[in-house]
Amino acid sequence: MDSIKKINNNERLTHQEALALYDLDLYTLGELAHAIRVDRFGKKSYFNINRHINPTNVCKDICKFCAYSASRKNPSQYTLSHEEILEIARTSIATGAKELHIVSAHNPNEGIEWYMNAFKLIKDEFPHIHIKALTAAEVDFLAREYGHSYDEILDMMIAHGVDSMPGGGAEIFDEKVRDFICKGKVTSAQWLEIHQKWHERGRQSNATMLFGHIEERSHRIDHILRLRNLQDKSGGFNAFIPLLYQKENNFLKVKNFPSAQEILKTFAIARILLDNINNIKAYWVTSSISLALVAQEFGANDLDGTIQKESIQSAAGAKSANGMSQEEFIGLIKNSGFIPVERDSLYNELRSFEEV
Ligand code: V47
Repeated sequence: MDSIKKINNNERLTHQEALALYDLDLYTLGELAHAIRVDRFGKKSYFNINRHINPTNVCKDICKFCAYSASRKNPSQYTLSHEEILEIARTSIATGAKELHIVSAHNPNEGIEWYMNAFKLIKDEFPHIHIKALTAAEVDFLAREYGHSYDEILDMMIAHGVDSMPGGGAEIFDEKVRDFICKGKVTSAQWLEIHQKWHERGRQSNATMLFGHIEERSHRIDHILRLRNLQDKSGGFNAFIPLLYQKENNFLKVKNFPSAQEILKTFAIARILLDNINNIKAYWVTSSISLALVAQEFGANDLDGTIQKESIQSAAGAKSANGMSQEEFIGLIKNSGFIPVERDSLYNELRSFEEV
């Protein structure tokens, strides 16, 4: 196959060639992706010690796949006070968290200061903690709701202590599918524009893709290639994170779920196509830890973190509500034949657990 020759020569594939990779058998595809992974990272697998904080589930938007936001299916609304958010930050940092991943719903009742000041209060008390906060969907919501430009919101984030942006809100870029699953929130072009502007400020971010719902393979390829194009220009994406759709307690009716083979092929294809995004993250929360460990042999070199508490995907059925202990994480990576390496939020290596 010509595409295999192109991959071995580090040449880029077209959309059609990339789509045809799904027709390869799993092992051939896995070998191609694994070779690239090993070339860059050997047998190292990254993880970080982090804490997810979700300050509110009150949301102006309605995404059909979401089970987290307060709705008919989830009537219990909550909004944390700054003191409650600070208390979570204090406890998490005291137990070792080096990153706070703070993502909210689009709550029109609290004001932009409630969002921004939470970051500042945390940063004032803990200047060294890494704050990864506000998805591009939240940035777009805050800009529209409070009459600001994207530039103004991004500058406010920096002024209030946000270090990097998470990859959420990307969902799937194909406009037709996007309209069906999350009409009304940030468009694909806007999502990409916001990340480009963030990168132009010298900042880094991640990119996700929600897959395994109503999208087709070609939509995944399109999504990945749009990210590759932006990364060529802006260079600020640290990691690509395929998020496997979780099906419970939401409004999206999905009949066919991807097989484990299809999921692993998607990881492998992402690794092959994204020659300019270093890290492919198998987010164990959505793929399950077992498949995330296997994904290490299909291009993934990062398993995200210990999390401590997870509310978004666990609301939709994922078994992640209480995160995972560091010891368990390290043990699982080791037993799967890889070397656990703790990284910081920007992928600097902190500690290798090869000998421990
Ligand atoms: O954008 C919502 C997804 C995302 C469901 O940047 C669902 O390091 C599956 O982006 N099934 C938020 N997924 C989480 C996110 C993330 C997670 C971990 C690490 C990083 C990072 C980012 O959660 C949303 C949406 O795509 N999501 N509902 C669901 N039913």
